[in-house]
Amino acid sequence: MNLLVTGGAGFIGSNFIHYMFDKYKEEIKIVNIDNLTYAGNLENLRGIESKQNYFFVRGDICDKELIFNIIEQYSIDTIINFAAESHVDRSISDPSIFIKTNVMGTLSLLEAAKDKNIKKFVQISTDEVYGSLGEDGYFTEETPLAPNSPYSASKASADLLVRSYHETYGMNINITRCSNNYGPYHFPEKLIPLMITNALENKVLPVYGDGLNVRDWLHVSDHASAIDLVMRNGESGEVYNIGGHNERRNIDIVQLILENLDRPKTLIKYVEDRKGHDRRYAIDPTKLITKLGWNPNYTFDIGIKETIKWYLDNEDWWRRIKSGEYIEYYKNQYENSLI
Ligand code: NAD
Ligand code: TDX
Repeated sequence: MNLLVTGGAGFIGSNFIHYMFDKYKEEIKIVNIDNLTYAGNLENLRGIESKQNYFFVRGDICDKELIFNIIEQYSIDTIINFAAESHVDRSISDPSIFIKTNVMGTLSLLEAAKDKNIKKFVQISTDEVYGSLGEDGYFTEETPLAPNSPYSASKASADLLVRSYHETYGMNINITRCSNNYGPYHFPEKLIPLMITNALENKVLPVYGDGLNVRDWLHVSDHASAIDLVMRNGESGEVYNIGGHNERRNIDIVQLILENLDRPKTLIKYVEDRKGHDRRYAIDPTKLITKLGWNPNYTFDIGIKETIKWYLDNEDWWRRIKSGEYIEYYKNQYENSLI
């Protein structure tokens, strides 16, 4: 397997690369293309850089010529597209880069893949393309797309492009739609790492709206194992939902983190709600389980404890991030709410 992983310096891409080298050792070659936006961090790949069968290219997925050359130079047979702008709140304040990277970037990868007859193209999408659920029911692969944020609209658009390359050109594609991930190397603008690191700094924990929105959490290594299965055994043209039936209300997650860190609940502050805030996500993973034999390894209770410990043990990692351009972002996003 000669894989081109895009966005491999981000949260899920880097965890996927760790997972694949742990599992396949010398049997695979991985080329990671990442243009190192604010969310890309080569520190996430500690221990990987020295491998003979790993190559990093700093570059933009929108650069079709570059992708074309990488495919040729490294005899790439499979592309796994993680690269994206991924934070909903950022898409609400400035959507244009989301369209460029998530839509135009995917198009450029598809074009290069088509020209070079790539054997498999896996698009890493998200459950957010289905929109929001009420109190009951689950997202299945047949649920109509109804994205509500500029982020999810850009991801849904990319999904439709990927689908069209299967229908029109017969490209061997899969689309995966996973629920919320958590685990090591999660950028501290997202709920779980933000709450852990703010609690450790004795800072306010900003909870949007009434805190009763529900997310369905999956450990990132279980996401990686699902992608590995889909990449190898997924039927051409199929979509696979990924999730472990672990629904939690945001406020319960925040309280759990405070309890684990022995910090007071008085740190919680309810702040202005996110615009267009999806109420509930919940994945039905039946297809992935029955067709491809996937099962998650982690229970949330174990995964969240391990993750909290990871942030305690890797303070240098997150403190470096929180001291950079992050400060400006945090001020813009939360200042009005927290004062
Ligand atoms: P992330 O923001 O942590 O990482 C994104 C990576 O892509 C970064 O390393 C960034 O530098 C890189 N990148 C951005 N624009 C690029 C460009 N133009 N060219 C090359 N590289 C570029 O995101 P993540 O949380 O790791 O998410 C990865 C993928 O998984 C995304 O496609 C996201 O939509 C999807 N997803 C995320 C979650 C989640 O809970 N985080 C859940 C389901 C699906
Ligand atoms: O400060 C906060 N306070 C708060 O209450 C933040 C950052 C979030 N929240 C809420 C909003 C959501 O209901 O927590 C929930 C989770 O928020 P995020 O971590 O921003 O994740 P979400 O919006 O659910 O999207 C994530 O999962 C799907 C990823 O960021 C996406 O890339 C992925 O597609």
